[in-house]
Amino acid sequence: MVDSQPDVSTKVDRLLADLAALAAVGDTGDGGNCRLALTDDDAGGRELVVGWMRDLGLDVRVDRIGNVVATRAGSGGPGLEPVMTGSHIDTVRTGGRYDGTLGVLAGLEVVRALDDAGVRTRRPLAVAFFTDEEGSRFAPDMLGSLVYVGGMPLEDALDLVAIDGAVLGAELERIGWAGSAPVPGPAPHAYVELHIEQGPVLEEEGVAIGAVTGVQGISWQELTLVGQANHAGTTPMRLRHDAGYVAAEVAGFVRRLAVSLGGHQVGTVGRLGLHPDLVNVVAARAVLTVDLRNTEAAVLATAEERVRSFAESCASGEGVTASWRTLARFEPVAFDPGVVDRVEAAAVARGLSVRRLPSGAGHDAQMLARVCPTGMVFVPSRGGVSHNPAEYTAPSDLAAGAQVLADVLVDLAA
Ligand code: HGY
Ligand code: MN
Ligand code: MN
Repeated sequence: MVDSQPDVSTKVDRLLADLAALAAVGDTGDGGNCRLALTDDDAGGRELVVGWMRDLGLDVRVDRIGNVVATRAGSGGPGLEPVMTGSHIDTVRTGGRYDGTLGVLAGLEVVRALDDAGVRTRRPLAVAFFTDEEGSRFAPDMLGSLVYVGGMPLEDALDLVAIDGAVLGAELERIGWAGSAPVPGPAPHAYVELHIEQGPVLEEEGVAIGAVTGVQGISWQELTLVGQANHAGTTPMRLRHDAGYVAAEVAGFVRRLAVSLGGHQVGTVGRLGLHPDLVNVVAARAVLTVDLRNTEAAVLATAEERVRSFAESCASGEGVTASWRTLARFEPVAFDPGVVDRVEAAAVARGLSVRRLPSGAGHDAQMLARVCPTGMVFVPSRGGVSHNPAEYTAPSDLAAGAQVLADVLVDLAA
């Protein structure tokens, strides 16, 4: 930390209390959370967090896609872009209590720490949460921050259809979170996001802080296979057009391909639905999703091509048609070297072990990186588990992450 900087000390007990209070909204009863984007539970989380923002005297703006930016004034007069931090408070269906929420609530803790220290940073400090970061109800992921940075027109975002058939714009209106602030939003001076690693690296190496170098490429494809419903008992194998069989072959291929490519390559078939989904009917239709990711853009493109050609040759051999829909496609993103350096230096200054690593998960930071110098701070995930109610990060690790975040934000806002 730069010596001339005031010592702004975050307090982990307040952060833990906020995390627990937010975890009570959309509580799944097993230690986890379900606040799928733009559901009533998401709305409940929004109400709670915006209430805390207002209690802290922040200027709260809600934009037309429902992103919330709460700003603490700086001393440097009008026209100075804020330093921004934040993340998301929507969750997957089997969410834990730290994914996303840590970044937003640690931002509020930095505000409290500044108030405690009587410090007014030169630049304003903004704490944001972005709509539908998870993308699991309405694809793509990082939807709100993508619209915020001008990566998707508002109208296209409002027309998105959820896996349950809801239309994004209508849901936003229904829950009362269609704001008036325009999108794209104003580019911050810099953006730094605190997030759990959600993977095993920091814990396996006994490292406290991750200075995140960037985010790997993400490819989400939806594959629809159409065969022919038929009687499971009377239809000879040679006469079948079994969409369920092709779906299962594709799922197996995705797994084998990811393992064979090695490196950071991962592949997941997370959704798989059959129709008519009955024990004694050959599946007429299968709809599945293929999530492929890699830090290497070229290898990711190869993986996509290999999956597509396998699926199509398997489908045609079975007399099944295959059609694709892209749900999300983001190239790998490199964070700003200066911000990565600041994260690393802040950890060292606090006597914390730190290492650089890419993010396996997508984050709002990868969108803000399009418009301003951006970086992330990671803290360890126990067992590398996330998107699971057992998601856990120890209070000492949360405290370290929040303090490093505070130091970097104060440094950037000076
Ligand atoms: O899918 C992701 O990486 C993030 O959780 N949205
Ligand atoms: Mn997240
Ligand atoms: Mn997530």
